[in-house]
Amino acid sequence: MSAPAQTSSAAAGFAEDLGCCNLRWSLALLEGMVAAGISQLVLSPGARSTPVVIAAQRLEQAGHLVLTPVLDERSAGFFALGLARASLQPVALLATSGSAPAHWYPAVIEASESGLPLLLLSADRPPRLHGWGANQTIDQTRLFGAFVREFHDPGPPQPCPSRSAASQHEAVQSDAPGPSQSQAAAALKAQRALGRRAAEVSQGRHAGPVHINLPFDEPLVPGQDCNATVVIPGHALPSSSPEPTVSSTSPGTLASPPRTAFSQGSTAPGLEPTSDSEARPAALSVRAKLSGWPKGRGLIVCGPGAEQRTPVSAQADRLPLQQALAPALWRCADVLALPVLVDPLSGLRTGPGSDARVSAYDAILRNSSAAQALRPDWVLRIGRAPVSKVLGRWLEGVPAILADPAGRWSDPGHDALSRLELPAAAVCEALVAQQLVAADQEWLECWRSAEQRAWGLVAAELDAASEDGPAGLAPLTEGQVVHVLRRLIPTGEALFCGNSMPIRQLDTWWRGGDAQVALLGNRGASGIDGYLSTLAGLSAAGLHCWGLTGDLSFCHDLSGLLLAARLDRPLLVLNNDGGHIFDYLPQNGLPDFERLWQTPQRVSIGAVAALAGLQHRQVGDVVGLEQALADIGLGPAVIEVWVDPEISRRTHLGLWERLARTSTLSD
Ligand SMILES: Cc1ncc(C[n+]2csc(CCOP(=O)(O)OP(=O)(O)O)c2C)c(N)n1
Repeated sequence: MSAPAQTSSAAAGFAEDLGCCNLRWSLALLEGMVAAGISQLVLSPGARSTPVVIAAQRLEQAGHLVLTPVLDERSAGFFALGLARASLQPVALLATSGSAPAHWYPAVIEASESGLPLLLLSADRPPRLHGWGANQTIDQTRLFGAFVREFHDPGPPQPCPSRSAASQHEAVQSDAPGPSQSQAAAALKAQRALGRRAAEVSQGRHAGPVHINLPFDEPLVPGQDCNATVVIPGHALPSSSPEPTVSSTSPGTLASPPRTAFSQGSTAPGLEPTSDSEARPAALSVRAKLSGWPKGRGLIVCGPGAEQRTPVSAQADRLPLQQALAPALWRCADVLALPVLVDPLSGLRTGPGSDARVSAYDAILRNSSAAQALRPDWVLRIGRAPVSKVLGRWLEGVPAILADPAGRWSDPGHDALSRLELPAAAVCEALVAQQLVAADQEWLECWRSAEQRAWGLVAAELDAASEDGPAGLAPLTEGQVVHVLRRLIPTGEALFCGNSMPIRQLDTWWRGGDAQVALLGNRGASGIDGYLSTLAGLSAAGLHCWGLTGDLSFCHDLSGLLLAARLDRPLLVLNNDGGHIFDYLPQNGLPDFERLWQTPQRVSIGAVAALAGLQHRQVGDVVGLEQALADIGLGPAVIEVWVDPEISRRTHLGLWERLARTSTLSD
C-alpha cells in the first residue's frame, strides 16, 4: 500500500499557503475558545482534523490547552462529559469527517439533558465534495439536531492571508493592509469570535453542547515556513475592545480563575446584585413572580442536578465541595419548617444540611397510610425528576412550583402551577424574606419521625440479611454494598453511580448525612452507556472518584477500558448476571425473558479487567468486600461483587412488604 503523497513546501506554491491558512483558521477558533474558558480538548485520530490538531498542539505547548487522545469517539464523548461534569467547565471534542462525530451522539444527548458544556468540532471535506460520493464524506450539517444549543458551519478558511501577513496580530496591526490582508484579518477575527461565542453559549444560562463543522481542503499540513503564532484575545474584555489584545506563547498567561458551579449559568443564585439600584428591580421581580404562592402544607423536592456540586480546585488533595443552593435551601427549610426530599443525585443528599433533610422517602411512601398522612398541599420542585418512581407517582396531582433558571419544564406529571425562571436559591430566600409560608413545626415533625423510623427499618433489614450466614459471610445484597461504600469513601471524594438498579440501590440505601461525598450519575437520559468513559473523565478532571455499576453497564462500554489508566479509585461492579431491573417489571415471565431482556453476557470480568491492566477481585460477602477494599486501598481496581438476583429480589420485596405493613411510619 502506498503512502499518501506529501506536499513539499517548496514545490507546493499556493497549496502550501492553503495548509498554513487552514492552521491559522483553526488557531483563531481555538484561541477564541481558550479566551472563553476552554482548557481541555479531547481528540480522536484522523487526517481531516489535522489543522485543528496542529493548532491545539501549539496551544498546548503554550500552556493554554490540555489534549487527550481517545481512540473511540463514543468513549471520547463520554470522557469529555466526565471532565465537564466534574469541572463544570466547557470541554472541546475533535474528530475527523464521516461517521466519526456520529459516535459522540449518546454523550451529546446526555450533555444536552444534563446541561453540560461540550464544544463539538467535526472536521469535514470542503463543500465542493459534498454530495459527490467523495470518500468519508457525509452530510454533517446539524448532525446533532435539537440536542445542541447552536450549530455553526463557518465554511472553509477564506480568504487566505498572504505569506507576508504571517500572524493575525500583524495583519490587524499593519498600517496599510491590502484588501486581501484586511479581509483575511476580518475572517480570522470572525473565527476567533465564533470560538468565544460557542464556548460562552455552551456554559450560558441554558448550558449544553454546541456544534461547529469545519470543512478543510488539502493540504492539511502547513508548509514548514508557515509562521502562525498563538494569539489569545483578552479574557472577558468589554465588547467594544478591539482584539487581539494579548499576544503570548508563554505558559500560564491565561490565568482565569477556576469557574465554579456558582459562576456558571445564571449570574448569581441569590438576591445579591452588586448595587442597590440593581437589587431593587431584582427583588421586585422575584416578589412579583412569587405572589399567589399556594397556601397550606408544603414540601421541597430536590431532584438530580438541583445543586451542582463541584470541586472548587482540582489541585487540592481533598476536594472541598462547593454548594450554591444549600445555604439558602437549608435556612428556608429550618425557618419555614419545610421538609426537603433529597434525591441521591440532587447534590444535597450529602454535605452539611439540616434536620429537615429527608432521604428515606422511597421507603416511607411504600406505606399507604404514611403516604396519605404526609401528602402536602403544594411542592416546590428543584432539579430534574427524581430517580424514585414511588416518589414520582406520589407527587402526581400535587400542585407544583418549578424553579429552574435554565427555563426547563421538569414536570412529567404535568402538575406545575407555575415555572419560575429563577435560581432556586433566590426562590428560597424570597420565601423566607416575604414570609410566604406559615411555619408548621408539627408538619415537619411528622416527616422527621417518619424519616427516623424508616431508617430504623432499613437498618434492621440489613442486619437480617447478614444473619442468614456466619457474621459477614452471608451472600451480599446491594444494600450492604452501599453501606460499606458510605462508610469507607473518604470525605472530599466522589462516587459515580451507574443507571438501572445501582442508582435505585443508592437511593434506597444511602442515608442522607453531613459527609462531604459527591454522589454523581448520568441521569440526563438515564443511559447505561458510556459508564467507564465518564468515570475516567471524572477522575481525569481531578476528582477522586469511586465507581458502582451493574455488569451490563460495565460491558456496554468495554472500549472505555482503554482509559483505565485514568482511574484512581476502586470500581465496584454488581454482577447479578444480566439486567435484573427487568425482574421488577411486567416483562418478567414473558417467554424467553432471560435471552431477550436480561441478556446475561457471560463474559469474564476478571479477564476483561486484566486486559486493561486493572487489578481484579471477586467477592460474595461483606467480609470479602471489606478485605478487598483494604487490600487495594485508595487505588484503581475492579471489584466484582457477586449478587444473587433472587436473594436481592427477595430482600427488596421483603423490605417493601414490611414497610407497607408497619403502622409506625405515620404515627
Ligand atoms: C444505552 C441504553 N441501552 C439500553 C437501556 C435499557 N436498560 C435499562 S437498564 C438495563 C439493564 C442494565 O443492567 P445492569 O447494568 O447489569 O444493571 P441491573 O439492572 O442488573 O442492576 C438496560 C438494558 C438503557 N437505559 N440505556
